[in-house]
Amino acid sequence: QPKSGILAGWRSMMLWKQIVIALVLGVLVGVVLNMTGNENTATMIKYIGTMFISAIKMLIVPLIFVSLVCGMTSVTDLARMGRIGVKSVAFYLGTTAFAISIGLGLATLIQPGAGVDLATASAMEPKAAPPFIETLIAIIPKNPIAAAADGNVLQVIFFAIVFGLAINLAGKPAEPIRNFFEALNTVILKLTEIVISFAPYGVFALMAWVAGTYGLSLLLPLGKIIFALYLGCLLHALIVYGGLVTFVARLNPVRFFQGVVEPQIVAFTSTSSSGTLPVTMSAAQKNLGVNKSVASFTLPLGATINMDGTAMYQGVSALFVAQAFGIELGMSEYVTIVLTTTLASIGTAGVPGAGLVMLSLVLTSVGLPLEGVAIIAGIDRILDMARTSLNVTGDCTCAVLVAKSEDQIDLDAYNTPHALKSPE
Ligand code: DAS
Repeated sequence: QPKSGILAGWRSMMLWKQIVIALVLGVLVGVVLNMTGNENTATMIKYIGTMFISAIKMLIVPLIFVSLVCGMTSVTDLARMGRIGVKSVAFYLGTTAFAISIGLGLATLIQPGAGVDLATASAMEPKAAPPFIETLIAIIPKNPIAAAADGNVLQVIFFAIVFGLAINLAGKPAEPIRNFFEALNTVILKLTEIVISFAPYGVFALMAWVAGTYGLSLLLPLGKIIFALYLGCLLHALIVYGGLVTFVARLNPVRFFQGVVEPQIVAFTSTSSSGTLPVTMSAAQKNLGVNKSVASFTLPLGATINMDGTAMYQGVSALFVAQAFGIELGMSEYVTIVLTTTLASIGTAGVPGAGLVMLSLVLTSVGLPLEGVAIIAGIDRILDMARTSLNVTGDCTCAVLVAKSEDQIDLDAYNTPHALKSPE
């Protein structure tokens, strides 16, 4: 065990600092690889990132199922469970409406689509998006094992909630099951911690691949829509989430934004809310002091249906396409965009690029040409990074607000800088 030098310094560094350094290094290496024509090296490096993403995805189903069952069995007060559910859904719908408004406002101001060269548009057969009502009915799994095997997060959530409720209602005879899940939960959280300790290496590899593949050339012509979305995400996070944490939860916003750095960066590089879920749950409990019963309910649900970043992206993209094709939109089209975008963001899965698939639903709803999807597709990964990062930030905001309102937050953990240290 080296006592001094760079390696000792690196190992003793807090995880979030390791991740930020890895992010910056990844971009630098990627840009150099792109400029020296070594894109294939960047692709090789991506394999490290892919293994890391697979490792956190491996945890999703067991972590959601076990922590939700534990969450349900630890809340014997069903009235509180009901309140947590209502507050969460109210938060999701309220903040999504803000996100779309910010997106539409910025896209109207910045006009990202004005004067875009349409030659880059190649007809792309958009995949039909599943109608929202079907998604809702499909939440009840015909076969819970199949739901787990297919990684159908909404179905796993549903089964975990009813299974946990049944343990509560079964009373004493179910005691061994309750204890078993408590023990299993600590094991899953330890496993999560081990996987997360590899985050810096995964983040480095993913950023090197993205920067190596895209380089600076492609980003410039479509720079305005990238700028519009990144600015919108930043404003939404600072004003809406920062404002809610400060004035509603009456907590220190600086500690909040410090506490969400790990999930934000893993979401930014992996572009998968569900994939980031283990990191989000660990950070919410360790950095923000959110009680397990609140975290295990609001975070898996939020990762699946609370996507303010996606909603904003779809609003901005719809206006981008209208401007690029010189199509004037009236007030009724704007209202339609807000409604379909809200439903589309709820129906969007927490996986890379899911928002692009749902974008075709939004464009179709207002009669905009689907060729616009092809233009956006070229830079969708860059847009996905920002919107997914905002999605998980919104999930953490909801968890903190609900936990604080239910007096289920450990204020000491919240106020100490960065409880989540890299494992010794
Ligand atoms: N990448 C999705 C997510 O994981 C969001 C999106 O594609 O819009 O949240």
